[in-house]
Amino acid sequence: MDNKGIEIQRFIVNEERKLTDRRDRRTTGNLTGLLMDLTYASKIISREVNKAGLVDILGLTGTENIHGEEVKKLDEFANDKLYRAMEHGGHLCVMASEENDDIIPIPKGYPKGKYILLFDPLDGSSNIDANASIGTIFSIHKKKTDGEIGTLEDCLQKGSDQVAAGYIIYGSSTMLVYTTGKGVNGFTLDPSVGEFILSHENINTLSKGKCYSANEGNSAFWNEGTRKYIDYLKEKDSSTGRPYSLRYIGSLVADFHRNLLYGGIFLYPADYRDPKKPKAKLRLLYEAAPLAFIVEQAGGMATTGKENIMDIVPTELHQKVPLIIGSKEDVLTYKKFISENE
Ligand code: P6P
Repeated sequence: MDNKGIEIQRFIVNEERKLTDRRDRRTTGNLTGLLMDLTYASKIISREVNKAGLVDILGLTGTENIHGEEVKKLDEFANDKLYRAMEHGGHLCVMASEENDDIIPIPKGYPKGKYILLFDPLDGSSNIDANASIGTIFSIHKKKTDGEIGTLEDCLQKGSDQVAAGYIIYGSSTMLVYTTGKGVNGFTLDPSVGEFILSHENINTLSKGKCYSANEGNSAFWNEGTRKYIDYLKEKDSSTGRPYSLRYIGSLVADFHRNLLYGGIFLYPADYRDPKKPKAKLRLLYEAAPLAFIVEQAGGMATTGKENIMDIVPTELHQKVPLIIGSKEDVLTYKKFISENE
């Protein structure tokens, strides 16, 4: 059945109905309601992001988040909108956000559910004032501890245990892309009716791309294997489609989304200035793991260079990891360069 053009609510309910055997269900109807609440919040954020240049919502709030990054007003707005849209739905037992140091409990008096929502409310925020595409990333797990109150332990689950993951990209149009483990689908917001319409059904990424995304300004801090891999991509060899083109926006969701649709590899390797303590930048729980779930469902791959992102058991809420993600053949070639240059 061609679903193209149906709105997201109907799509989500149809997907729910397809799961005839309850034993198949990694989710119940509650996830449907959770996803609906998420789509509502993303419409509100989209409206503000798209008019941000017109009202005094840009600029800094003068506060810093746990990572020492200045928090722009739109970050706070998105964080607040997501929290308020999700806190009372009765689907969640706890939340965690890039903008909040600790886990976010569901307020007393509100019904608790069995899901956990981890999110980066507005990734790429350093691009807000330049009007480059930015995005919201979310990851959903099922509660695994007893009782109705969600705990830090419920948040620290590995990527392969996610029940759903997705992102909203606020760009030339606003798109919501998500998976519940049964493929990846993309919905474009029709602002004239305020509905997300299915525009990219069953997204599959290319097994091998023609472009790479990396901040080469950091290349002096990369390990040998990474440097050799990037040099390899720049060599001329038409039989392997090289040289690759460099495409880098500096906004994870925008760079990931382009590579998902067109094929390619995104790299944010660790900084080896201190070889004994390599430093990563991107966060595992609400950036790397949800995007890894999506890319694997689309036929791609995500690694730190040594281990599969989806296999990492988190130890901290804001844990950071190197992230190399995209077309499977490209990621496998990168891993080969790393293992050959240990
Ligand atoms: P750099 C944005 O600040 C972000 O967290 C990601 O969205 C993006 O991929 C990365 O940082 C860009 O980092 O060091 O290249 O500016």
